[in-house]
Amino acid sequence: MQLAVIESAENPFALAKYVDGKYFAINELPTLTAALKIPLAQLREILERSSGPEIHGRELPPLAPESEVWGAGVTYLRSRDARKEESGTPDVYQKVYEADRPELFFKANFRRTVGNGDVVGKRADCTSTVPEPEVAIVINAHEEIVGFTICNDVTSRSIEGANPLYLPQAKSYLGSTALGPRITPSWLAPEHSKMTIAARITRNGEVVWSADTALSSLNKSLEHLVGYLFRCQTFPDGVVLSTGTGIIPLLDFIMLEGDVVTIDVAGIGTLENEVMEIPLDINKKFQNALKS
Ligand code: DO4
Ligand code: MG
Repeated sequence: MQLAVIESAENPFALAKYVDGKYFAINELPTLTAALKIPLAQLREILERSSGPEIHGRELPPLAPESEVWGAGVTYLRSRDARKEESGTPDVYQKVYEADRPELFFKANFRRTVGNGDVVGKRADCTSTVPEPEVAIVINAHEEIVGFTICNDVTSRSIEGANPLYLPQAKSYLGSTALGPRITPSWLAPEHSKMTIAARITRNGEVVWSADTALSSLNKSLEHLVGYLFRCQTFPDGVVLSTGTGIIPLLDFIMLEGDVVTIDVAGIGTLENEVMEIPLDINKKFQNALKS
């Protein structure tokens, strides 16, 4: 059983139990927001006994509309080394890898997040964009890890590499956050130290890059990351934290429009998105499309 968010005729953000390819309403918990406000034990008890009717609709990213996606950075050796290689200021990455305080950054809200099968973006003003295939944890208002999903923390490598202060522009633009396909509840997920992440990029049907890693290579515990995220901060509607990437293409790899990025996490699912270039004047094009 997994949790999904469904846009249905009755409820634009219906929380559903996903079982054998079908979605079922959870009468006591109409939305993911409601599910993330209650303690984990209560959520589990409700989900185990709920038997709502089947519902139909479009699957959305598994994120509460009021919630946020945050990212953790430089939590794997491979991420530390890739940033040091691409950056003119390598020591910031070395220092944060060794520090007790992790790098945590705001990545996206619901409106800025795409789901499985949607399109991810590469900025037109970036010469090198990379996927960052990551396990993401879904945390409730009580700081408990409720479940696991997958995040592609798409990153404008050349922009971050030019200056780490450009991080928000490298990390947050149209289509830079993909989340999904669904949430596997923590009590049904594989032991997180045994989770493996495999990613590939397919171009015209051929695999042009692939790599894998394991969550056991994270240099900080999930509890440590959650503890820092909730320092001096509240998340009354829950929050998703993407735990960082352990796989990044080599420096000379260029991701192109039309490439398809596939991320598999055993026991959690597969997140797949095609890449589209985001033009500099996307807002003008969008406004004109609204007028016509
Ligand atoms: O330092 C920049 C962000 C790093 C990151 O997103 C990662 O390591 O996954
Ligand atoms: Mg990342």
